[in-house]
Amino acid sequence: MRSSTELRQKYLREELLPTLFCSGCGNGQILNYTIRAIDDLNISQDNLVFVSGIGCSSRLPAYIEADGIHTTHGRAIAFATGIKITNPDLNVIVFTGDGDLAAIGLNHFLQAVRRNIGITVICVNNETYGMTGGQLSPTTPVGYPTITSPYQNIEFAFNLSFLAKAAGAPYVARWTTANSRQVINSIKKGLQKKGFSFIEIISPCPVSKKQFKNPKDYLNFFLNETVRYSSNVNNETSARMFKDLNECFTGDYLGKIIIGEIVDVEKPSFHELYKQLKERSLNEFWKNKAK
Ligand SMILES: Cc1ncc(C[n+]2csc(CCOP(=O)(O)OP(=O)(O)O)c2C)c(N)n1
Repeated sequence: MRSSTELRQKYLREELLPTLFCSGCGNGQILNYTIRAIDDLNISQDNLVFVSGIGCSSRLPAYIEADGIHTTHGRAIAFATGIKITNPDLNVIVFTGDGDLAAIGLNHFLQAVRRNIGITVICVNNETYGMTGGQLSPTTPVGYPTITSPYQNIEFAFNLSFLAKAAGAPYVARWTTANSRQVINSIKKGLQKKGFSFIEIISPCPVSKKQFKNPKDYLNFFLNETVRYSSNVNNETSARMFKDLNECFTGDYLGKIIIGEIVDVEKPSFHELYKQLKERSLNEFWKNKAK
């Protein structure tokens, strides 16, 4: 296993350090987890492409010594889809924020999940528009004040992982920045999936979000206010959680943030089906489909 210094020298563009992230931001941790996952899997940097839209989290590809493309707000997944379709052997990783992914970019996200494009999307969910100063995002919890909802937010939040699950993603995991080992494992699992993988990481923004003043408050919140997701309905608590989730679909459980591996299944990817389609004649394809 490489030391932190070796990892930094191998994978980061040291001339761009320190990053422009604010102190206490989770983006640096996520950068660290991502390069550790890549190193564990021994993926060649020549075989990697990072794609992002606009936002603080979308600056992440700039720091990694690999090909990267910083696209327009909300469109990272559209660009990533094009890259993956034309270069199926590349590992394509999208870094996106909750605003980039779930506001302006929501349609691209859901369509890519539905098509099961083999890309790995890492969403840094700080529940706000960090770069532009803390506006309401589609994942801001109801009741939270923001600069565009100064009294409080009266809109219900999307739970992005459960949206991905509902749209059919074969791998979905949701963690906080405090779950280092689990995030690294999930990025590794996601990169090994043939189809779409989604890793949502609830992340601090101590500058734009005023609820927590420093990283320590966030860490305590993440450690105390999360509950592990389980689809094991034999256990009474899990059974109740499962039932509640199916009924209300908020993705919170008794006010706590749900974390864990939400989906891990096998499902033919867009590429596998496309390859099959190319290999058979069209007639044969439709004949088999009709059976
Ligand atoms: C088409 C367009 N609309 C709006 C903006 C302004 N803008 C820049 S970043 C951003 C939101 C970023 O929030 P998020 O994606 O959650 O990322 P974060 O900065 O929190 O990491 C917005 C609205 C833009 N750059 N382009």
